[in-house]
Amino acid sequence: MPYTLPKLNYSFDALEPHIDARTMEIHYGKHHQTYCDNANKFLAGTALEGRPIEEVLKNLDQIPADKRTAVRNHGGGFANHNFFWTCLSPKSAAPTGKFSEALQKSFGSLDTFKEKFETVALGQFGSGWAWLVVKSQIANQEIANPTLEVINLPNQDSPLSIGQTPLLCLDVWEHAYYLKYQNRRAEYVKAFWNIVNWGEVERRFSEAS
Ligand code: MN3
Repeated sequence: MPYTLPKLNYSFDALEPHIDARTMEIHYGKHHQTYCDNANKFLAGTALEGRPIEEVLKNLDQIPADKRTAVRNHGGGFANHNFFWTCLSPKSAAPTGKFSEALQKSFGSLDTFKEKFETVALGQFGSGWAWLVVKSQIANQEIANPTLEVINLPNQDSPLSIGQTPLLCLDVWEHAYYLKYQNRRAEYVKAFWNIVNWGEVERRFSEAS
């Protein structure tokens, strides 16, 4: 079965004023759709055709060399946007429970975490993503005490390809914010905190730990 776009749990205008409806419409309907179509195109005929995209991104070495970069870029773009939409919600409540404790343990407080995440999101030169991940491997070796970390990755690279489990992400490609914010990435990153789906992040965290 070829990949298709996941249904959104909210309408294009539901994240206003933080992300505008027109940006959502183009981002989901054009950018994400193109990654999806190209992921299907470049995976066709490879050993991983028909496998979940997460499995593909964990096993890029199994993709023939002449298609590997295309699968990394377009497969990554497909998966990252699937993930991103679930990180967003018109109804955002503060993190709770064990996840909240883990955030405090790793970063000191929710505010310190946010500062770190903003720095990393603004520090991504050019196109890419900011990620909160559970780091459970170093150089393919499982480590005893998985930690929460904030990282940025360029282009459409996925944390899954470097042995990390994503919990939250923010798209900092210009197409994600330019219509509303133009060059003001910092404003877009700050606005993000109003629409984070912490319930989903907590669910992922308990799954990962
Ligand atoms: Mn995007």
